[in-house]
Amino acid sequence: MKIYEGRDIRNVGVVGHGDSGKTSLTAGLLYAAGATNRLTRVDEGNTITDFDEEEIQRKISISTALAYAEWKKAKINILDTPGYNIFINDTRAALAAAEASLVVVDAVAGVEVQTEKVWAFSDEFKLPRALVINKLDRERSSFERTLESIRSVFGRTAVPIQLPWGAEREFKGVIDLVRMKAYSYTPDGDGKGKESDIPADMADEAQAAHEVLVEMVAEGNDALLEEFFEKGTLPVEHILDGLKSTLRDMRIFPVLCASAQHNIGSDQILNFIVENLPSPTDRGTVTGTQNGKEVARKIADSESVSAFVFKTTADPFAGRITFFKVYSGILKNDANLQNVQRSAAERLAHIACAMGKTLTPVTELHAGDIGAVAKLRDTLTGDTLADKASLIEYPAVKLAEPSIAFAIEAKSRPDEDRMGNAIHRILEEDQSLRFYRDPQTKEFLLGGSGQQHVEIVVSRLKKRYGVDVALKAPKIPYRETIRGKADVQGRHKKQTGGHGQYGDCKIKMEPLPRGGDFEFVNDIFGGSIPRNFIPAVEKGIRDAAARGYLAGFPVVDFRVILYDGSYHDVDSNDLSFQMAGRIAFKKAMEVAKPTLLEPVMAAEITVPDEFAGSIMGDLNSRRGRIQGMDNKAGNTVVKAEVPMAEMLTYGADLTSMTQGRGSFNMEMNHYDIVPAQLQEKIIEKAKAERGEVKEDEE
Ligand SMILES: Nc1nc2c(ncn2[C@@H]2O[C@H](COP(=O)(O)OP(=O)(O)OP(=O)(O)O)[C@@H](O)[C@H]2O)c(=O)[nH]1
Ligand SMILES: [Mg+2]
Repeated sequence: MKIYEGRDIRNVGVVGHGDSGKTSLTAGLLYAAGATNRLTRVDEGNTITDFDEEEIQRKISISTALAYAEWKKAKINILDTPGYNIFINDTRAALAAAEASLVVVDAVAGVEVQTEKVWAFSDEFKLPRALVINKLDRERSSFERTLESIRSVFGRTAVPIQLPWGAEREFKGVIDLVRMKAYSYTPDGDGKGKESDIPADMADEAQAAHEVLVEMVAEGNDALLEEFFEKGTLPVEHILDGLKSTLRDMRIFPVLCASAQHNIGSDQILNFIVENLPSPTDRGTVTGTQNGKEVARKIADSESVSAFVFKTTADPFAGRITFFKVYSGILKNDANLQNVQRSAAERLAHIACAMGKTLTPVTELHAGDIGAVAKLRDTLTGDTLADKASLIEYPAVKLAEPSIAFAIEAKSRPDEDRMGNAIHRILEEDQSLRFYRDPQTKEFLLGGSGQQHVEIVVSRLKKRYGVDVALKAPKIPYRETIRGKADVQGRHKKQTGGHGQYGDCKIKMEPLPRGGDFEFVNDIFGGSIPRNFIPAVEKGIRDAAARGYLAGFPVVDFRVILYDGSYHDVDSNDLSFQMAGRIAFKKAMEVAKPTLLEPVMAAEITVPDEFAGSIMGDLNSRRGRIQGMDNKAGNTVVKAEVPMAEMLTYGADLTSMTQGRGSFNMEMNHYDIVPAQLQEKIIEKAKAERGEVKEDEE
């Protein structure tokens, strides 16, 4: 395979709301560039970037896939990312490897919840970006309405550089507002347009849009502005120069047009990517840490080699595949690099470029390029691989914690034996999952971003690893806290012949604000407890807090001040003081007005206007608090905060309330006190589930 230098590479994240057409657009671009020999389709399950069996079956992207194409001598690396809220973590992690994003917007729906999310991710990674209004062939699609929706959310700096030629079923091509030419396409063809003059009936509209664009790209550039006012327009080269620089400074967000389904507009999008989007070397430097100090490393071949791992997949046959971006230097096949975080040596045998699931070997990769390699031993997502002579560490992308957890149970003994191992492999590729054991119920819990997320893991366990597990009801991650203060003594004393046990502590306990977690203050003066036993008291309290007081949920948001105690020269030891800490904790909880906390979700529900009333009523009955309401193109968007416990089956309920026309999105927002009348029930239930584990102490 050909070798490309950084300046000839474009790393583009294709992002957008679920179903907006990212994978279809990727398929169109790949075909137009000759990287595939036909137009592949999500609905036929044959696209390059939705290759996973779960993706094919569900017709959605679950994790980011890579593909590349050559266009005008440049190599375009495409990151086709997922758009559904429960997989959006993966999108964020992948954008670490991009220099620019293409934000795909559905021309019927306009800007949606996840469109705003990916926009924010692009901000976070400082990615210049363009928008592609897709599905312009669809009935009830509208370029104008979608553009308005884009501008009302993202501002007037979103500016068309194309207009659609025709609409809905008659959508046949695009008008290029830079060169002032029209391009028409054969539907479902090779994605290459036929150039012609702008049709007469569109001339005025195109001219007006051209002027708006030219004015925007000249803004802030005195020489260009002057030229523009003098001549009333600008030569194409100058428009392009202005466009490039305003785009990179994020002063302008160009808007393009497409029908991915019918492969209309693809070659113009490829041209746009190569002509206007920045290359990795344009980006200049990347920040990392070296010996604890922040340093900027030049994205250049002349530097020593370093690469950042942004993705890992675990295939039961091919094994682990590590996807990385070369940040500096030239990475040669067979290189020996150091995993900086894990202080482990790795040999990168058979480096490759990924075309979906296919890895094409390559002899070297230059600074800025994206590659893949199989069978690294110790490397996981977020790690840095670097030349031993010049170690550098790049920051990992921290993902949101899971918002829901299910208990899972192996269906048979052999399944149980293999379950842990298989889940750990799956966890390697998806760092937004959590797998742990409830210390009291001994149940295995699997946490993810939503029910479907967890279900996919279950399905993968079966299909990939032949492990059969059942999902039990979701566990609401309740917590406990206190509302009052306490001042108590915890004393542990045992004298059963021989060596005794003795530990004694006095503590004060008080609430912290929400999110305050746990604070331990050592206020011992004069050695009433020897210094070396103080960590034991803290540990005793921490352990007890983790096991809960009311119903076995972790106790949070409180401070403990250890201010006095006593010890015994012979009988005192670590264990005795841990015990004393636990006893003190329990006594303190008794008086400190313990209470339950529940997770509250921030939900955004979109329904056709006629359902708005009944949706709000329903939210009220779910103890929801309406935060706001918005109108978007015949739809009402309701924002509300609702306890997670009331939303477990919301997906199905919403579908039946709206005949399938509503959609929603929610994420964990904060913890709040459970109303008193509900606490009792939750505590009863939790105790029953845990079989009231009694502890023997004192
Ligand atoms: N009519 C029409 N349908 C389209 C177009 N682009 C995509 N679709 C259809 O929309 C559906 C979703 O397309 P995808 O390409 O999977 O969308 P996506 O954005 O990749 O979806 P996720 O990855 O799951 O977020 C499929 O049924 C496509 O056939 C288009 O331009 N016009
Ligand atoms: Mg997709």
